[in-house]
Amino acid sequence: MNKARRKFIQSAAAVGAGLLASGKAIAAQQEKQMQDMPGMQHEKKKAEEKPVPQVSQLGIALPVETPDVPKLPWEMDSGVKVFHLIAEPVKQEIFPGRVIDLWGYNGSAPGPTIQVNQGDRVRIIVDNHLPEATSMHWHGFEVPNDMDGAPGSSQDPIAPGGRFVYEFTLHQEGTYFYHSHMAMQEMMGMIGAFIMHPKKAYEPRADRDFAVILQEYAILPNNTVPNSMNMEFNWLTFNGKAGPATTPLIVRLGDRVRIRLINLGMDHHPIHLHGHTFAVTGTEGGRQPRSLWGPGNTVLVGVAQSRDVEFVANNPGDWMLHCHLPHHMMNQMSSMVGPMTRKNGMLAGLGMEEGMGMLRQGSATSEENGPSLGRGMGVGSTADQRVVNSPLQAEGGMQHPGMQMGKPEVAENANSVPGFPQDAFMEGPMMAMDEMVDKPENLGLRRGWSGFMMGMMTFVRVLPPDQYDKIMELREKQQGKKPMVMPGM
Ligand SMILES: [Cu+2]
Repeated sequence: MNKARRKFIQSAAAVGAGLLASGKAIAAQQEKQMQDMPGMQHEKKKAEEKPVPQVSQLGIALPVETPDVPKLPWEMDSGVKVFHLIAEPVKQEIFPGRVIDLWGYNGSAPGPTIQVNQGDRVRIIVDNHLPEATSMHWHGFEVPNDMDGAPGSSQDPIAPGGRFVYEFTLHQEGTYFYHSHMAMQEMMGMIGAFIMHPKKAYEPRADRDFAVILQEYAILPNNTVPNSMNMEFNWLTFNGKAGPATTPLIVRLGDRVRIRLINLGMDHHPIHLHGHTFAVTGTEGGRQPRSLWGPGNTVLVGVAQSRDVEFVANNPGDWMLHCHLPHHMMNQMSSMVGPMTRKNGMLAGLGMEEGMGMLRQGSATSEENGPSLGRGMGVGSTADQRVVNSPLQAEGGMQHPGMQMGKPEVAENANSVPGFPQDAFMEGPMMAMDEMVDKPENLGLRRGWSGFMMGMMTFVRVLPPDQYDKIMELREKQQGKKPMVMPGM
């Protein structure tokens, strides 16, 4: 090694050491800040008081809950945990009355949640019941190349009717996921959570641990099949449900809560929690060192990433947890349907029927139809004409059985105000459907709440012990009960 190079390496090492030292100082400072933050303060004391959690039937100290998504059971075979996943078409009600055709695993999209312990040896049998080839990728897993599930390069795709058996030992820990490695199949729902619990429990210990998978679909009105080519998404889901059909995360006041957010779609989602300050404690690569736990209330979950957030639920109430992209807090968004519902607002390239997706000829994405539907092959509505928002029809309008149809509040001069109508007619009393999404987890929510919860939205409900126990009791009683179907649709 020449002298100049050695010198460079030495000085680089010195800089590195300096960085490390200052990094430590920052870490100590941050830790102090975290301790000073409300909610983080008493976590140390609380952790000491807490009894060691009982090991569950799953053999896991604190199993992760994925509301609205089942857990995948396994069988032991000579020390190997054996799981069975079936890739198949799925009919799923993502919203009351909105049953769509997705592709998923074992009857669910996202697929069932897999939970293992660090160090486990697992065998995962994947059967392909799809009409085309698939492949299963283990996202972020440090496994032998021939187990990676990359079609064409690490294995042959699994033919329709075929099977591939994956087997490996897991030395990692954290929030991982599995997904089809066929890009368009990903956009049909083919992903599931894969939680690797650490050998040594994370500190501080969490009392509640949840996982939420973020997905998005482009589904034309009157259609049931997502258009995986589309760039404009109108159904945004948490664990396969759009608000208000999402199931709230129920926690006890004072609990330390972990929420694991997983994203596999075409968009990055800034997930925001009301009323609390959290720390990002993990990524798709596992637990983060404490020195990186800065305080926040919004975490950007990029495509193909996972983020674990943790907080002490010390603020009682029903707190929204949602993607903060405005269009991701809406349902059934379609660029021309809104104006079409107004008496004299619609001036697009085609008529009402086509705009609603009721096509007599050609496909929705064809050159003649696509642009007018706001569903072009590209990103915009190239043939849309400029339309102004216009007064809402005085009578008639949308009427859906089972909905609460409250009266919208409108100022006297509303129609003379440029930009009217906006949110008041996209959400609010007119869209409330509390009864249709009734379930134990929604017990005690303010009447009309469901009119303001759409797309990637749910609640973290921080409840006093008696309310918490009541909901848990009700939930136990109702287990096995089928989800409600919207009457008349
Ligand atoms: Cu989003």
